[in-house]
Amino acid sequence: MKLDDIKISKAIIEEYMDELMDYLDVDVAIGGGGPSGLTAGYYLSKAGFKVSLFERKLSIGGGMWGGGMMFNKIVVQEAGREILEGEFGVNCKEHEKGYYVADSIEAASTLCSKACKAGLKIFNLISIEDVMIRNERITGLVLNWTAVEMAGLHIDPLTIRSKTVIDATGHDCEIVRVVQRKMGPRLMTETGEIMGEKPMWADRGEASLLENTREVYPNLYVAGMASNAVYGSHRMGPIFGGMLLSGKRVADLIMEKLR
Ligand code: 48H
Ligand code: FE2
Repeated sequence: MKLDDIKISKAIIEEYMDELMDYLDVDVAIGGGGPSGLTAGYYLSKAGFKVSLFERKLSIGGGMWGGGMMFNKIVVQEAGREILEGEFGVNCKEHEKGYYVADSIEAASTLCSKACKAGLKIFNLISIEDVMIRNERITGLVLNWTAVEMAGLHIDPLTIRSKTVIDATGHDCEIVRVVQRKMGPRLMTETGEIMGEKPMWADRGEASLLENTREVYPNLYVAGMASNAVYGSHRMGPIFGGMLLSGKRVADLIMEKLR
């Protein structure tokens, strides 16, 4: 068969546009493709919900690729291993009792692959810049190309509708931050505002993460590092079990709500 360059272009443009159109209205929209967002997307898609994930960067995986200080290994505790190895099949080596080590490349790529195969639709190179709110409830997201953001171009965004949104944008908790900026101190936190991340303390950070994984504004949930940033708990360094558990927890909470 002789290849036609224009048919290749047409295939890409039409297939992309069809999917984008199909995903203008979803059950769950996830902001951020790090470990927590991918895990949430995996479980929700596997359960049959229509879920999209928007990632600012070219690559999916967030802070997982670089392990700790570029030593590309990650650590998980027993509960994290049950997800990483038990559910995703990533090899975990017991380094010493209760401390399991996984290859960060294998972990990030496997999470991404399993989430896609479970039905999660990932859009990379797209940044969430704002939210839609009606009657004090989140109803959707406002999106733009990351390239537009990076170039500082004055180009207006487009929108998608979503029954629920997960802020899995990591340390910066960008979606919750937008809500605070636009709506004032109306978050479901002690102060109504983002409480801010505390210093490194792996044990406390991991322990509080599940409790902090919750609805923070009607229809908006926080997961992963964003949860501890919003609810004022500690960072935990390169232990990733909490991120996976938080992703699973937020998926469970949303399944309960949507069913
Ligand atoms: C689209 C966005 C936007 C936006 C950000 O940082 P992540 O890996 O997040 P988590 O919470 O899944 O995992 C946290 C973990 O990587 C980590 O940093 C840990 C454990 N730190 C401990 C410590 O002590 O430092 O991924 C977030 C993703 C990234 O890929 C961003 O590019 C993306 O979200 N993102 N995508 N629109 N507005 N903001
Ligand atoms: Fe981090």
